[in-house]
Formats: sequence, C-alpha cells, structure tokens
Amino acid sequence: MKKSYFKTAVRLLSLALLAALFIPAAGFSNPASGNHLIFQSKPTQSVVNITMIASVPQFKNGKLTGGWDPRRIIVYQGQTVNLTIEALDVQHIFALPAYGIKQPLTPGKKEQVSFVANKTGMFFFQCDNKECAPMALHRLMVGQLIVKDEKDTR
Ligand SMILES: [Cu+2]
Repeated sequence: MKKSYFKTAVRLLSLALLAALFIPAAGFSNPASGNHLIFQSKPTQSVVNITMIASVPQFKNGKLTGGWDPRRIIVYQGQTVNLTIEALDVQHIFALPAYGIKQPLTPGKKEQVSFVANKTGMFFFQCDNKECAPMALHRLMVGQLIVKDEKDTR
C-alpha cells in the first residue's frame, strides 16, 4: 500500500518534469550553438543541416537548461537530416531508436549523424548513457523528432 503510493508519486513527478520539458522557455538559447529549443526545416529543403549540443540538464533559477539543444526538431518526409552533435560536458549517447541511431558523444568532439526522414510521425530521442548525470537529470535528456508529411506545410 505504502509502496504503491510512493510509485504513484514518483510517476506523477516524472510526468510533471516531462511536461515542463516540453514547454519552451521564453528566450532560452544556448550561447554555444546559438540554437533555440525548436528547430524547424523549410518544406522546400532537401538537405537539412542542424547543429546540436548536448549537456547535463540543470535547474537554474527554477528554469531547466541544458539537455538537447534543439530539443524539438521538425522536418519533412524525404529530407536528409545531417546532425552535427557536440557534447559540452561529459560523455552522452545520442539515441534515436525509431531510426536505428545510437551515437556516442565525446566531449569536445563534433559527431555527425545522418538519416533520411522517411517515416512520418513523432519520435523521441534520448541519451543512452545512464551515467551522464544523476538518474533524475539523465531522464530529462529527452527530445522530439517530428517528421511531417510532405504535403503538410502548416
Ligand atoms: Cu547524457
């Protein structure tokens, strides 16, 4: 009884944290990449180059910083996506299971990840290095890839 209570509380807390993650913080940008939280390609592009950085998520003045930047990537079906990813602090692993991608990131080294966005829908990417930060922070290293239909130009 007591245990399930605790489990529910933990679940609710992680849901709240995830919700906070997906509310773009106004004015947030990372000086290292110049990115903002959301990257959106143009429907006319055939190749999309994105510079991405990874760092341990942190709460500063009640705001979440770090993690993946950009944290949400919106592209169109058929586009070739070239990610150049750099870890700023410790070893992270960029994982995008839906596209079979798992790329270790060594701090200070820029790694290339490329894929053709041939599956539409919403997919998650995350960090696969459980040791990159305390578990609660590591779990916040989650981002979204949204692949829109070619005709869907909203
Ligand atoms: Cu990590």
